[in-house]
Amino acid sequence: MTKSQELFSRAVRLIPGGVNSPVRAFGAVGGQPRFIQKAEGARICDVDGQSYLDYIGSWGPMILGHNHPAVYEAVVKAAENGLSFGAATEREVEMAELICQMVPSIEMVRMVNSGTEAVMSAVRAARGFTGRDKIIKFEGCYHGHSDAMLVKAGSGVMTGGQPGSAGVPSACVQDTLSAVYNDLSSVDHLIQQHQGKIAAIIVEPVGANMGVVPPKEGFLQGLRQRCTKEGILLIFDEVITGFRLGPAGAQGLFDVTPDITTFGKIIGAGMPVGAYGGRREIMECVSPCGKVYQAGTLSGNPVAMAAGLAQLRILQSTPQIYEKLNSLGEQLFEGMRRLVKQYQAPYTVNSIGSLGCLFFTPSSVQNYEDAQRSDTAAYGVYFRFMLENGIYLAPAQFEAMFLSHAHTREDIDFTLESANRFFARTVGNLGEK
Ligand code: KE4
Repeated sequence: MTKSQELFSRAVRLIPGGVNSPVRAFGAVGGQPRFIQKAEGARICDVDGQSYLDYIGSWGPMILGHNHPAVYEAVVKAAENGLSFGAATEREVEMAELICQMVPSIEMVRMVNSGTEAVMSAVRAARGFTGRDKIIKFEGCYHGHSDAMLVKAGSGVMTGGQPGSAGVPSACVQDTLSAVYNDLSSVDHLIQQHQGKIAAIIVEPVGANMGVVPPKEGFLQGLRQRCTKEGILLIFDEVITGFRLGPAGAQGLFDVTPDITTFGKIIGAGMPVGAYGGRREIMECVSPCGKVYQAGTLSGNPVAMAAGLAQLRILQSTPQIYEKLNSLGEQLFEGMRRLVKQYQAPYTVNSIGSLGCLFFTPSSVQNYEDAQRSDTAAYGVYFRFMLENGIYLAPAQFEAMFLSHAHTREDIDFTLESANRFFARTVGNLGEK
């Protein structure tokens, strides 16, 4: 029995599914989850001493690679002064100033402890500011696990094959409307049906929780136009894309300005951090200066702020990091596309910058329904093959691959070489049948 197996056998008795977040249980791909001991750069190492090239990066936070010295030093230095005070600190002011500098649409920002909390609070602020109740989200987008967002959600909800979650009263989701990603007519239909009652449209500006689904040309601009015309707030959930697709995230890349943005992951550099921010008049509705209540014991935690500040300052001051991330993404995902073509494999590669995924379906994937055509069992075979070859991918089809600045061109070559052997062994045989 491996140490991971021994730990998992203990964990399943005391933790639901043996994990503290469902996707980690390997339920969608089979086999035993690996318990990770340590990580450095682009590699993680499990408790049995097995090292892997890591394409999860803690689901996005590790854009500079694991254990970056500047982040590590900042955490140690901050911890020397105490871990948490439940009172205001200088680093929270510095974090707010830095986020507002890097993301022009943000005039005011509130720190919270997770992406879920950021989205839950942003939706409440939108409802409080507009006095309206309805929210439009998109099938396949995942905005954390707050009740109102668990409607046709992506990520683990989609992986589990259920439309939502048990335990969510219908009253909590009656005001959540679902539209089709990349389909503006589905949004128009809901706007007409609920004229004057919609507080916000929330969207992942790049879908990354149904696998990776970039926005079609004009989709985000179309949402912006409709929101402006109808007095609806546009919320960009940039928990994944924020500070990843560029220093100003997806809104900078696509030049579309949301009213509220939610963040997570990269702004904490691996520590539990989320944030929501936007136009001053909206954020001034949030307590204590406004009537929208939101609070948090560890919000703006000094050690977490130190980690996030260290990482964001490097991203802000080193634009060539994004050039490298995009170049690595190009090398990896174009390489995967070449393999699909070479083997005439029934797969599709979607990607943007340092985000991408291999869908086990031959048809193009532009929304939740397309993504659902994927052969998730085949993805499981691929995942296990790559894991055995020392490459740690997302343990579910409806997730993303995350590149970091610590990955090298040799890492990508190694990954493509392993994928080539997988294709030769599986699709190559398909060709013979
Ligand atoms: P957290 O509450 O997990 O910090 O963030 C929720 C969230 C909100 N918005 C978007 C766009 C997200 O991708 C997420 C969380 N992402 C998943 C990965 N698909 C987290 C991994 C997990 O659930 O273990």
